[in-house]
Amino acid sequence: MNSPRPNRLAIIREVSPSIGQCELTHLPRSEIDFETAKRQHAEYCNSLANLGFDLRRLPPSPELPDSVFVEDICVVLGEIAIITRPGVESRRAEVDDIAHAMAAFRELRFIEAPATLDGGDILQVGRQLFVGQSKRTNEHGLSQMRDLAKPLGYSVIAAPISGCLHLKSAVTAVSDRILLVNSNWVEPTIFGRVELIHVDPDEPMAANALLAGEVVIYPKEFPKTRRRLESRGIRVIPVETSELAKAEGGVTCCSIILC
Ligand code: CIR
Repeated sequence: MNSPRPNRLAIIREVSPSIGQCELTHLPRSEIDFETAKRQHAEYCNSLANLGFDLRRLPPSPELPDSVFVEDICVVLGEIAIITRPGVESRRAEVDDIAHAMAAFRELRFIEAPATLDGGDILQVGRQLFVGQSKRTNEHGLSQMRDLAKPLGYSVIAAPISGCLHLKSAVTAVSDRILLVNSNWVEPTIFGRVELIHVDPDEPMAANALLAGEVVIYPKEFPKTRRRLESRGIRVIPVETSELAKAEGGVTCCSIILC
C-alpha cells in the first residue's frame, strides 16, 4: 500500500444537531437520525484521514442546519479561495466560520450581492471552471466567478442543469480525465473531449463522487454505478451516505479539499 502523502488538507464541519431543519429542494422531508448521520459523517472523515488528508474540523453549529455541507461555501483554486454567497438565505451565516478557517491557506475573494453562488455548482476540470446554472447560482454569480478566475488563466463556462440541485449532483470528476455523469440532468457535450462514465439508469443520484487524490470516495448506495467505475480502473472507497442524502447532501459537499 502507498504511504499517505503529506500536505493534503480537508476542511470539514461536524453535523449540526438541527440537520432535520435542512433546506430541501427535490426530496420530501423525512426524519434524519442524528446519531446515524454523525456516524456516517465520521466514516467519511476517517476515509479522508486514511488517505493521508490532514483534517481541519470545524465544530457543529446548532443554529445552522446545513453547515455540514461546507463545499457550498467556498471554491478553492490554486491561487485564491472564493467565499460564496449561498443561494438560500438560511445558509448565508455559514460563511464567516469558513472564511476564517480558509484565510490560513489562501487569499480570500468574496461573491457579493446581488450574486448568489453555491460551491456545489462549480466543477473544475483542469483550467476550466464549469458553473452550474441552478436555482442557487444566478447570472451575477457566474459573472463574478468569471471576473475572479479569468485573470488567473481559467476559462469559466456556464453549465445549464435541470432536475437536480447542483451541477455536481449531475457530474463530477472521477480522475484527471474522466467525468461521471447523469446526462438527464446536464448535457455532457459541454465538457468537450473528456471521457465519460454514465451513471446506471437505476441510480440517478449516483453522479456525485469525491475525487480524493487518486481514489474516489463514493456512496455505498450505488453499487451498479460503482461497478462501472471499478471496471474502468477507478479505485473506490465506499462510504454510507443514506442519512445525509435525506438532506440532499452527497460526498463532495461534506469537505473542502485543498491539495
Ligand atoms: C441544501 O439544500 O443546501 C442542503 N440541504 C444540501 C446541500 C448539498 N450540497 C451540495 O451538494 N454541494
